[in-house]
Amino acid sequence: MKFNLKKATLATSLLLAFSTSAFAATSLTTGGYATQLQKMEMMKMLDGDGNHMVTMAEADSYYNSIFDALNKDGDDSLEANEWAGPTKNSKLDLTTGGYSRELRSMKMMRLMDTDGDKKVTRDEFLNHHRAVFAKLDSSTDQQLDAQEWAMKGLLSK
Ligand SMILES: [Ca+2]
Ligand SMILES: [Ca+2]
Ligand SMILES: [Ca+2]
Repeated sequence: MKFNLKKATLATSLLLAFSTSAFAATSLTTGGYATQLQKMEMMKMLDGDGNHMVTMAEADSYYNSIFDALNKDGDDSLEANEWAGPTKNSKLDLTTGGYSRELRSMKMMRLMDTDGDKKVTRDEFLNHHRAVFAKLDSSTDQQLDAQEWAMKGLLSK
């Protein structure tokens, strides 16, 4: 009983999260973000075991590391100063320069800040990347091959 209730609440909040972002913007990402993410160089960075497929688990683990790298004060969310970094050019070691720049735009921060409190929690961060993953996963087998990875027009229409 308790379990079902929890599940129902989760489903509702997920639904709300998705409809809210669909309302606020028609896309999950900016055009620049999609372009940088969908480069093969970035796919390789997410492909932890190097088998030319990116699983949801690999993506989660990658984005957990990015979150930790950005979260300088070690609390449970990213604030605007952490998001943007000390300078425009400070690049994250885990990403390409182009991706780092696009990810750290305030527009991307707003797209991930589902509840609009000007902070991005780990859940908001991971859920956004899971939604991006799901959009690219045309075959819905929970992993992305190179063709799915590079498919244009799915993220920022
Ligand atoms: Ca892999
Ligand atoms: Ca923080
Ligand atoms: Ca938030």
